[in-house]
Amino acid sequence: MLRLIRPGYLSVSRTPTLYKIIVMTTLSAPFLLLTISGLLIGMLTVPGASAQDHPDSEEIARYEKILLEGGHSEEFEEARLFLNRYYRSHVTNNEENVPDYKLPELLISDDGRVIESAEQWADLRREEILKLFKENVYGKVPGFEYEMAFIERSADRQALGGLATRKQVSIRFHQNGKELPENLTIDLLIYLPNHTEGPVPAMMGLNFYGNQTIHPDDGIHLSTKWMRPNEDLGIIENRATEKSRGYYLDRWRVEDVVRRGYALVTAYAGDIEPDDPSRMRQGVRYLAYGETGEPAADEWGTIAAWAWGLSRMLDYLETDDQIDYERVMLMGHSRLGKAALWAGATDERFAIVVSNNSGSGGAALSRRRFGETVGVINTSFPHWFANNFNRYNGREDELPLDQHMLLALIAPRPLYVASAKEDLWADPEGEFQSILWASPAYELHGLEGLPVSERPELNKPVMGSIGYHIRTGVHNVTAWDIEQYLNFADLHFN
Ligand code: GTR
Repeated sequence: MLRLIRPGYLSVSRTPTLYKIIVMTTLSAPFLLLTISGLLIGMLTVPGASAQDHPDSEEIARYEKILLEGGHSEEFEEARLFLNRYYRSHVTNNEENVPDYKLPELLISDDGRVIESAEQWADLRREEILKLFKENVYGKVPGFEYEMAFIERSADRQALGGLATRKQVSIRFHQNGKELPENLTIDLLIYLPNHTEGPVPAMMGLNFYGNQTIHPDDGIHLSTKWMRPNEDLGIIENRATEKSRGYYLDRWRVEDVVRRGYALVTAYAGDIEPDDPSRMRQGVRYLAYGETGEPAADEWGTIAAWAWGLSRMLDYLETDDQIDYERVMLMGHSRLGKAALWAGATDERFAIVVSNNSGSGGAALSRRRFGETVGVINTSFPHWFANNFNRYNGREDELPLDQHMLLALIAPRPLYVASAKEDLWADPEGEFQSILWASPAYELHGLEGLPVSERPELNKPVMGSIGYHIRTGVHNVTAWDIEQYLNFADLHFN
């Protein structure tokens, strides 16, 4: 059942067995899809692309092979930069350039069985899909021993003018009884509402530049960890300065969250692992690889490391009797939205998962190749995914999965996906198509899933077991976004 919703688009029936589709292109633009054997790819002829942007397939194959070998050699760096330029020159923001594609079946098992019940989903299909994502996209967490210590650093019952209690708790890691370097510490910042009795539900998420960025409250410890440079924010020589306090006030809306009866829990993502290809050993992957080991091609990248760290934060919450760890809404923006989705997929203790503008490698379908593609993301951020994900650079159709299957791993727990109209890099339409195709996993559980079959109007949230909105504006988290997530949490937690 295909329905035309606007020129160049088809909306698709959500009947679980009808997964055929997909999109039609009007083919008026200079659009050409070449299937080239070997390592090459569907190439879009983009106006303005130069001859250099079409290197021959042998050259690409040679560079791709180097990428797959991984490591930190100069050769690797040369291959990465070459391919990054190549894949970037083929990025499109034009719906007409979206190729035909066919999504892998969500509800058919590897051996061809149709999945018809929640039991079959839990016992069979969910595990298969999880394995596919571990091996091909985010990477497996290898086995290693570790112990944790939770240390309360401070507690102030009169924070935010008496509205909240501010607690700061450090998670310290030990291995074989030995305390590890100071940088292996996750510093949690927690605000608890003072007007309600605990245990309270919580909104939890990682932040980009330290806990001090979420509120000007000068009781928040200023992060001393390595950070990506950002002068506007006051990150100077890779360290946070006082200027960064409260910079992201509007992304977190601490007072709003607390007033509505939720705790807010956050930590700097770089406490778990710095967002930098050369700094794996300053983060939790050190626990697995020590001073010299390297991840295998199917082992975790930084996104999976962040997700692992989120689970450790939840381990702490299990011990905090002021917070109801069974009512934690995990929220992540952008790269940290990808991490939130993967954490929600791998750890079913997260009760609600919210993806804010997570885009490529997050909520958006890879096969649409709209905005940031697999080739672009892998060559821009070589540390984010398992090295195996490089196999699909420019070859999205060969992926044994697509991101709707990641979203389905959250089922039957409530999931909210949010896009922004101008955030084309994250492919808003691809995010919507993705939840549409994830919805059958919810319906299998007797739930409504996504309550609409067509993309709702701008700034008009819809909320079933899956929530969705596309708002006006750019790539960001706004006060309005947070308000919708809290409404969604109220709906499911109360
Ligand atoms: C971009 C990246 C996106 C998204 C974004 C962000 O540079 O291409 O995938 O993660 O950063 O995290 O803000």
